[in-house]
Amino acid sequence: MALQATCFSVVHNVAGKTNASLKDSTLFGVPLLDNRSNDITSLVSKNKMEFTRIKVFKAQAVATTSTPAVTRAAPKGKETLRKGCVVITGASSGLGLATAKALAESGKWHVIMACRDFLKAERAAKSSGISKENYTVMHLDLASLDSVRQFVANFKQSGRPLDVLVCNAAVYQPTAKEPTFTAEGIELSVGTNHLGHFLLSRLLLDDMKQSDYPSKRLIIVGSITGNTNTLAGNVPPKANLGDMRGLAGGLNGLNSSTMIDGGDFDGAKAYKDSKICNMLTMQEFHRRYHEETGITFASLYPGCIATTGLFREHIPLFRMLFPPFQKFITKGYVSEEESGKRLAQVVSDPSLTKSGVYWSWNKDSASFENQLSEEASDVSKARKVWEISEKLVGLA
Ligand code: NDP
Ligand code: PMR
Repeated sequence: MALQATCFSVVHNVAGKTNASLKDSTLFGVPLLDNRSNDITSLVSKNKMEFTRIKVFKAQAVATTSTPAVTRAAPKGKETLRKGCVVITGASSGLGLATAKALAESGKWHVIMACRDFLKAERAAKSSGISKENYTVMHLDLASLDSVRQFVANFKQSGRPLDVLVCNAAVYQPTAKEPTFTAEGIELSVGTNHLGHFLLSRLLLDDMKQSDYPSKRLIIVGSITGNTNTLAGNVPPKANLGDMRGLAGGLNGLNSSTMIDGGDFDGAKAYKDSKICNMLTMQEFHRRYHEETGITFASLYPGCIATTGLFREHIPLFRMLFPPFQKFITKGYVSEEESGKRLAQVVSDPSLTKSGVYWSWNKDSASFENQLSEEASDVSKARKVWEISEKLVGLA
């Protein structure tokens, strides 16, 4: 009954009639006691319209059937390709861990698990059965630019080649009433999810250039909720970078807002904004470096992995209802294992070498090139995010 009530209020909100932001008194982005819409028939038909739009939209994209993750066949008489070396941030749980497992099990990859909690990462690797010779845990706290620099120095010292970098880690603070900050005093979600990864990728680009691996890739995990051309992306609060006055102000909340667009702090919006930055950064990398380096730059939406630690700060009722809501109502749910296989494809599948692409998967788990929203594919915004970000992380 509670779930049913949720579904109806869902549609009500998606139709754009309320402006609720996600706080304690809301569930799935809508007020728990919202009873303004009681015409069930009209709600259901609106719901159908929304889903039809999604189907039409998906049908426009090109589907590619996934192929097994194999590296290029070695020419006769030559040695087989060496193991690839992939760095995955936030590999201690959820998508990152599942990807590490999928790649390690393929026997073709050595996974560097770049994690803020060393012990947690070691335990996670062990309990998911990743064999010792296939992974190394290295400390990385993306909420500290010093830690990012230290990680890069440690990695370089390790002497390992860098073939693929996966920027996966993220924090989501939907119920936070006040902002929290990184070591450098930057709002935590944008600081961790975007700026930490921005610095990491920039500092590791040279290592990737030097790798002799045949298919080098830089992958940044995006999301549907940062894309306002989808139903999910229209659930309030919506992602919006505005004129980026808050980002330009350093996001420290002292002389400027802690939000990229200069507005009042909203943890859910900060996460979605950070995901737009992730997707814009991937495209800007592509424009600046693909031709020169041959590196494939890609982003993806792995599906709704409703059971991961990402929702750890959400209210218990949300955490209870979100997985069945995604499984049975939106049908956007994907298991951690399946999402790991998807990201592993973006890392190593020979058919996913196209650069500048935002990958998604259809209901048969076939990958396709998806379209980003207008804002998430805005060339001038991408350049602006890049230029402001390089100042904030001390590269310009
Ligand atoms: P999890 O919370 O399970 O994983 C997030 C990982 O990020 C954890 O390993 C966490 O470490 C790590 N992390 C957080 N902060 C830092 C930091 N400061 N330094 C280093 N690592 C950090 O969530 P998911 O697996 O769901 O999320 C993975 C990615 O997938 C994210 O980019 C998310 O935006 C994206 N995504 C997720 C979706 C979903 O439905 N779950 C949908 C679309 C995209 P620790 O274990 O120590 O907490
Ligand atoms: Mg969403 C096709 C519909 C769809 C999909 C694929 C998602 C994915 N969501 C969909 C629909 C809806 N969601 C609708 C109709 C609602 C209103 C009831 C809704 C609500 C909702 C909330 C409150 N959804 C959420 C939240 C979150 O807190 C999650 C979030 O935004 O995190 C940033 C979330 C998500 N929905 C998704 C996905 C993938 C998420 C996790 C977000 C992410 O990592 O980007």
